[in-house]
Amino acid sequence: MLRGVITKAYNSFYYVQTDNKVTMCTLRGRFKKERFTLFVGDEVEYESTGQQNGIIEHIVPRRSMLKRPMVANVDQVILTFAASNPDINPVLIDRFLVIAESSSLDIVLCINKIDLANIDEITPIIELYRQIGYRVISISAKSSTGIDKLKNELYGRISVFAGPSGVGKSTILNTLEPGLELNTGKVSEKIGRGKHTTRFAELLPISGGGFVVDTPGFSFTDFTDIPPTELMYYFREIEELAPQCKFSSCLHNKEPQCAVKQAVSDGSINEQRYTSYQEILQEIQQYKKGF
Ligand SMILES: Nc1nc2c(ncn2[C@@H]2O[C@H](COP(=O)(O)OP(=O)(O)OP(=O)(O)O)[C@@H](O)[C@H]2O)c(=O)[nH]1
Ligand SMILES: [Mg+2]
Ligand SMILES: [Zn+2]
Repeated sequence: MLRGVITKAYNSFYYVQTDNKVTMCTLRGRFKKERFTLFVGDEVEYESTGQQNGIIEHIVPRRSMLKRPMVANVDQVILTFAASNPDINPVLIDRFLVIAESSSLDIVLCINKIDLANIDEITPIIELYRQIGYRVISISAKSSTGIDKLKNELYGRISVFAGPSGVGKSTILNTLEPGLELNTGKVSEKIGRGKHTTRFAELLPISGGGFVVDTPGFSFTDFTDIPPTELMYYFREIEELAPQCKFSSCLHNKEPQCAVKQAVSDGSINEQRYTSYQEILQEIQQYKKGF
């Protein structure tokens, strides 16, 4: 039996990559009987049935499952934003961070297009997220600045690139791995040309080992499946202080003797971050009331 990773699923064929080749596999019947779905990223064992074909016999237990896009065994999310064009927006960064934190994957913040950056504007933002504990890498896909630093984060892992449209996710991957030739450009142009951004997730191998996944950008973030009491765990600095609040049920909103609000007023928690927290909390609470 051989072992590999599903890099692509297409028309009930699974492309399984081993160290040195890709095999087109079908599934052993019992998977279908059990209605078990395999995803890109799944590690499988297969029996070879020819030069380039095989049958998947066994799936290795998953380490993680990302829902959007559906990819198994993702190790980390590279949350990508642009320093400019589209303008950097800390509120949007916080919203994406909540989504990423709630998937319990490692997170790297990647700020692209620093060739366009106003350094005075961008530096405090980078410092803010570093202080909270995030790894932040600033790069320019256009001038290849920082690309090696980013590459170092990717070796031997499965990394998903996510973030708003137009920030340069596909361009970054093309710079990292010129053979990929991913479609880039403005979204409107992509539609105009009749080309679509990838609809199905695919693991793209990178030289030196590891895989990346390109995703189409989105800006609409939906928090409705996060309970209000859990939101604080997705803001690292709030989570850290929460045990010091007077009430164990404190939502750090209107409650008295709240350590988080105290920290905001003495400046040790960033006010903008706290505003993001309150806004998202309100969205979740309003959604709950809707029932
Ligand atoms: N100046 C500058 N422009 C860049 C850089 N990286 C990407 N771009 C440009 O930004 C535009 C959008 O790039 P894409 O790679 O298509 O962006 P994307 O994030 O993949 O967008 P979606 O696929 O729609 O989510 C393109 O016109 C790129 O040439 C950069 O580092 N500097
Ligand atoms: Mg893209
Ligand atoms: Zn509190």
